[in-house]
Amino acid sequence: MLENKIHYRTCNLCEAMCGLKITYKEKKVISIVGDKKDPLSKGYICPKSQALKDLYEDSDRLKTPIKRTENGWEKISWTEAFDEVEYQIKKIQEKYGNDAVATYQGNPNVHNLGAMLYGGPFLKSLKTKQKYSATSADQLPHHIASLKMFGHQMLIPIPDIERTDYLLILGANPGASNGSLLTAPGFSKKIKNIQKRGGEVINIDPRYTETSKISSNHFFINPGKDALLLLSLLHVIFEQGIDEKTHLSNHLKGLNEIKEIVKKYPPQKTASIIGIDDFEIQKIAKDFINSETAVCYGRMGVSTQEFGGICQWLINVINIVTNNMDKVGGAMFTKPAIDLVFMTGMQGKVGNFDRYRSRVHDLPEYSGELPVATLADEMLVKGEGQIKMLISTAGNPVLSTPNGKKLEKALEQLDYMVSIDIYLNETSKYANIILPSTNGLETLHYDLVFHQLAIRNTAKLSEVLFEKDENQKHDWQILNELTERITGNKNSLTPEKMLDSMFQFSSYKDANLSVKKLKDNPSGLDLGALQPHLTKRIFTTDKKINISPKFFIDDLKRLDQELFYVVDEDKINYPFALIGRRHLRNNNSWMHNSELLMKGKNRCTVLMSSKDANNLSITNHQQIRIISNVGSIELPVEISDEMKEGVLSIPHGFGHNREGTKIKLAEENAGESINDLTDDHKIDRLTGNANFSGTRVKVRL
Ligand SMILES: Nc1nc2c(c(=O)[nH]1)N[C@H]1C(S)=C(S)[C@@H](COP(=O)(O)OP(=O)(O)OC[C@H]3O[C@@H](n4cnc5c(=O)[nH]c(N)nc54)[C@H](O)[C@@H]3O)O[C@H]1N2
Ligand SMILES: Nc1nc2c(c(=O)[nH]1)N[C@H]1C(S)=C(S)[C@@H](COP(=O)(O)OP(=O)(O)OC[C@H]3O[C@@H](n4cnc5c(=O)[nH]c(N)nc54)[C@H](O)[C@@H]3O)O[C@H]1N2
Ligand code: SF4
Ligand SMILES: [Mo]
Repeated sequence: MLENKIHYRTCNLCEAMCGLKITYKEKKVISIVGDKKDPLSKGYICPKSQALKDLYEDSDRLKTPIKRTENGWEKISWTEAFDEVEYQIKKIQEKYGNDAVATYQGNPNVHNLGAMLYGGPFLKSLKTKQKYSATSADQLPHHIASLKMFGHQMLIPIPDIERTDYLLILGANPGASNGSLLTAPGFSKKIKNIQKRGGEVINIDPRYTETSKISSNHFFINPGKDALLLLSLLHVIFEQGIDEKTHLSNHLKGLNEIKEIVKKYPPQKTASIIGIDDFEIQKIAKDFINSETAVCYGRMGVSTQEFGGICQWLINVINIVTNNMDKVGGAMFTKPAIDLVFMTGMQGKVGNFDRYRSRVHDLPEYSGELPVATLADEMLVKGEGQIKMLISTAGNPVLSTPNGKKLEKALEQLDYMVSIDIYLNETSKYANIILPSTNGLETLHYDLVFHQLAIRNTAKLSEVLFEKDENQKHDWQILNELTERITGNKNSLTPEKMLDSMFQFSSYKDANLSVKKLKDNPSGLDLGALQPHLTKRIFTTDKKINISPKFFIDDLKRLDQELFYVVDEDKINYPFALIGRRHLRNNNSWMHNSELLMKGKNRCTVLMSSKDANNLSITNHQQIRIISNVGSIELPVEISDEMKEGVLSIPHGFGHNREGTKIKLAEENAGESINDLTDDHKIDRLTGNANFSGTRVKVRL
């Protein structure tokens, strides 16, 4: 009789890094529960963790390379697949130049140790400027704000939600997302705990969300107007006469400038545009400064908007001028065991911005990549530097980037495409060859990214649970082989070896961290609470924190013009503003093939307030057409007073109704893609980030 065995690992599906205790027998998962001994998550898990079993067992998951032929998809050997991909890369780059080959890296790359370590060298080997990723449909403004203010793209402040007295949340819904750029497993409980301690949580969102429900107070905001709100909050903060001497005073520059600038934005002037009463704005600002500790946190909803860059800059400014930056209970910085910020910062690799611009729309480069909103046009618009080939790794841009239908047209006419992916899905179906990788339980994992963004310093290694089949390859093996074929150089180190050598640079000398030590402590090691230490790691050239970068200040002209003076024609023709939404049991576009997660009612609906529904005589569950300037889709309505009047919400990541995919359950729960409505030309021109919040739409019955 074989016995049940126990395996400990970190869930790598979202950013929360929950510790799992998995009971298994041979190659079968018996149960997945929270690991109470995990020093970060202490037993918390969400329902998505259960899908790791489904993912492992999914018969739709690809295990051998496949090639698109006239007779459909055919299985081929790895050697044949690599030979062909190598041949195509070399042929196309020789004929059209290096930039003819583009890359797109999707979100799961950052949840995958192998892809993190071998992805960089692979991209470098291609010597192309046409590199794209999900970053520019997500957190790009955070990086730019950190680069311009603190001098390092990854020096991102983490709200100290376990010790704060006042948490102001804008455009984030940790109640569904479990937190982002803030790894805090059990986030919802921590929100409740702030209130139990006598503190307050204020949530600003055009929808009354899962997070709003557990906050002390929620305010509806008009989508895309957060930058004005933040300017007005700062106006009140300075007007109140705060103590301008803080523990960071000697390290700051630009305080007088920002103080002067925000005088132009009294809440009385901005409130009607923002959609929140001016006395409420004043109260939030006063409560913020009168709290012992306070922190402002803004995520997706404020990054992916027209002024996403300004928003993330001003959020940092609020935390700094109220003396809450780099302080317990405020916004803090991590010191992980493998400290990417420190390691790269000491080498001067702090990130880059705007060294060159995109060919078609003149958009700025960020650390070697271009804004993904322009990917389709870079393929479609003829001329020197036009993209002829795409290599997509762990990405589904057809569903996840603005104007997905246009991207489909662009992919269709490429000379060649490769997907490194586990599914034949909406994007990989356009590939000529799909190179499938292992996933989740088959991989060795150490989180390089999310330890860097966590509310507590911990270290944890997850060993392989189930050995891969002989013919399968890990992401890192695929990337390594491709790199070798292009450059002639092979990296003979495994991810485990590379990781071990990185621990040598750890600042936790006494902990003697190594792969072996982490294997001996499978629930992870606690390295302590976050400590103030920003002043030791400011990477700007003058070693000052710049709170008024000219870069952002210049962009306020655009904000004034757009938000105060432009009569928005779109608003007349398209009376509704559209926003997205996440659900605890979705994960972007790629987990709708899990039976456990797809149970329950249809989640791909359009939420509409009852007042709007009454005005249009729309009944609950009625199918309606939603139309934007780039496309239209049909979905059932869910009437809900969660919605602000004039705002509709559709989840992203659905639209599995495209022909030719092989994701059976997802196809049966197809829904429609919100990104068939979002506009690739609507972006934050300052940072190049996609602008999803507040897409103008109309409805037809
Ligand atoms: N309208 C709107 N659009 C959005 C968003 C929104 O809120 N609203 N959110 C944006 C955000 S925050 C993000 S991060 C992006 C996500 O954008 P993407 O990263 O492009 O999309 P995902 O849905 O995460 O797709 C991940 C792909 O990786 C594959 N995959 C999963 N695991 C592995 C693995 O281990 N190895 C390999 N090789 N492949 C794997 C999956 O099959 C899938 O094809 O979407 C963005 N798009
Ligand atoms: N269950 C689940 N968890 C996930 C994911 C998932 O798909 N499903 N995706 C993961 C990824 S890739 C990411 S990046 C994170 C994202 O994590 P979060 O940022 O917490 O993600 P969202 O749930 O999209 O929250 C954005 C919120 O902004 C609101 N919003 C929209 N427009 C505006 C606006 O103009 N102003 C304001 N103030 N609010 C606005 C939306 O209503 C929504 O509540 O989640 C991660 N976790
Ligand atoms: S919250 Fe995220 S990391 Fe935690 S169990 Fe759920 S999906 Fe996994
Ligand atoms: Mo994301």
